[in-house]
Amino acid sequence: TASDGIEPFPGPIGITMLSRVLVEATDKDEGNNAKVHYSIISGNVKGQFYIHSPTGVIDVINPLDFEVTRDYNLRIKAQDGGRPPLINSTGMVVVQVVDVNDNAPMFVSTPFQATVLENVAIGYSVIHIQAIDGDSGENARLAYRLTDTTPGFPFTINNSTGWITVSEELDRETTDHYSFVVEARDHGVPVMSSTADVAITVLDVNDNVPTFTERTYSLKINEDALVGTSVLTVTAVDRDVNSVVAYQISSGNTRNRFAITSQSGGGLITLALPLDYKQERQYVLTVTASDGTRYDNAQVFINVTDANTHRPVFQNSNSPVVLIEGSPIGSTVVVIILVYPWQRWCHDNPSGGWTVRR
Ligand SMILES: [Ca+2]
Ligand SMILES: [Ca+2]
Ligand SMILES: [Ca+2]
Ligand SMILES: [Ca+2]
Repeated sequence: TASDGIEPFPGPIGITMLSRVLVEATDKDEGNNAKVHYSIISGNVKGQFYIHSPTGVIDVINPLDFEVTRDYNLRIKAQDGGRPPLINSTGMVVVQVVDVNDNAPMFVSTPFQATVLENVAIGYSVIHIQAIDGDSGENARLAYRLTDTTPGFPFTINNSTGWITVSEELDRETTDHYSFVVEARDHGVPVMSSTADVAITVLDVNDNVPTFTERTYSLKINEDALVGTSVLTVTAVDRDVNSVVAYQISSGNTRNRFAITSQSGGGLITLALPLDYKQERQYVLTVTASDGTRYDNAQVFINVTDANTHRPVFQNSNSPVVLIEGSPIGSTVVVIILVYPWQRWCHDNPSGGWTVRR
């Protein structure tokens, strides 16, 4: 009997990874005429499938990968054993590969590095963390979190967008660098995750006042000190890294006797003009340390001490000195007595000699 046809194949068949499918055509004939042989005539990309000719069982012989090919349209030929054989080439197996969670999230542009000014507002967006996931759907939907952060940690991450924002006030003078780890995990089963390093450097803002180490300084200086003499070094500390502190004498510098210069972070006060005890016995200088925006004052009390401006006189400078010829070497020739103006040369010594008294 002649073969009178092969029934159409059933509709598309979906299979998942590493399973098998059976295609079957029916033949109403008998004997060899009904012996159907199957083959794949197209769509078997990269020889992914094998069809067992007598049975129509299709096996997956190479691992499928949803990320490479999501579906296959296998055209199946069924041929009976009749002479001439009857052929049906309308069989179509559509293989839809179902995604499994076989890709971990992958961070882009690691390591993540950012800088932020220490005075930004809470909520400020610092850096966008992004990971990609090769899977689909929930297997690729990512959630971000920061791992191992301590309470009070000043950064937080939006778990869906990956934006890291400032969540607590920053202070460069307390902490100027943060290194931490961000994790991305997908929503697949089982969950897959990855981590990446994040480094954030906090940049300085001039937010600290230079502060004198002492509120007041006091010292004495002799009125005959030489011009240029170092009088005192005052120091103001500014915790900002970029602040250059400049010093000046802002008041009390009568007759501009003093000068101040910045020297290795401090303000060196020197004597600019000769002092005169009779004119000023005390100076109260106000010194100012400024970083250009913020400043601090301190007071410097300088007491001038009287120099001995009157010379002593030789009491007996006019006395003749009589030297006896032949006096031995080492003989006293004359005793010179210096008497200051406020001293008296008295002849009230009980032994009859002279004494010097105030
Ligand atoms: Ca995944
Ligand atoms: Ca996958
Ligand atoms: Ca400052
Ligand atoms: Ca600062």
